[in-house]
Amino acid sequence: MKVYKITGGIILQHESKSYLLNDEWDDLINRDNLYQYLTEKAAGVKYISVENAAELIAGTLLPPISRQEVWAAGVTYLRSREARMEESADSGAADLYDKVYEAERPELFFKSLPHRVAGHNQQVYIRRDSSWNVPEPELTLFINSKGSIEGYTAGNDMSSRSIEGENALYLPQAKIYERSAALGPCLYVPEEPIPPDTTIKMSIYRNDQQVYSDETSVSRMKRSLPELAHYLFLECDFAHGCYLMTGTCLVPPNDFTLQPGDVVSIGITGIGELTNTVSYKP
Ligand code: DO4
Ligand code: MG
Repeated sequence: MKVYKITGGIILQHESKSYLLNDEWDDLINRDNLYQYLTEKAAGVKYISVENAAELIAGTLLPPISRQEVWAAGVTYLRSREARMEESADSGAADLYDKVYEAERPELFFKSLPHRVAGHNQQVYIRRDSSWNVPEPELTLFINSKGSIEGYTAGNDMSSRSIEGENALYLPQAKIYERSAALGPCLYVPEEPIPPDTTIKMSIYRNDQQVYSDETSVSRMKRSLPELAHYLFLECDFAHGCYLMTGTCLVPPNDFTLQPGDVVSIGITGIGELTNTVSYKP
């Protein structure tokens, strides 16, 4: 089941039918057994035509968020550990990443308030004071206020590698700025937890030419998804639930940096594709 947030409503897609709901986002999604709740909801609503739903989604799609905080996990894949160790070699912080990869406690950091999040087909920004910028494709969990993983979306944890590499204490500046997070296109609510062979792909286009493309699977993650959710909820409450990006599994080669006009497309099995154009903040 897919839940799309659009201007003035919500579109629910279930078993090839689409439903237009006028529920409040936070109230709709912050549920135990969200799949069951939405299935029952759909049964009581008249469906709309596929064409009408497609038109509404194409025209007025918003990021699938209202009052949820966005958090992120780091160094959950070997590829991320390697990249971080390389970029921080000169600062002497390479060991930090090695240690956190092996440690019992995961790295979790605050990523974004809802108003800084870009949705599908909206712009993401790179920092003007950063010389090395990358997208980070991340399976993103929707966790309800009781700490239960109820859904998933595709996330882009836009990052400055030059700022983070200069000093690990600059992490918040490398990670948190306007439009440094993208989520979408929908909240995916499957009946069962997503399988480990779920594929994450990322392609980057410059002047209509593909300049990077790679894919991997969630099974390569060092930690389990419930383990990440558990640590996040240990001493934090989230009244409306929250989003948790689960760490990047793909990193472009070290000589690659994003430029304004680049298009980043992140595809995750079941969820769909999150596409964003890169820009500087106007
Ligand atoms: O350790 C810094 C950030 C790591 C991160 O964002 C990732 O691994 O995805
Ligand atoms: Mg990341």
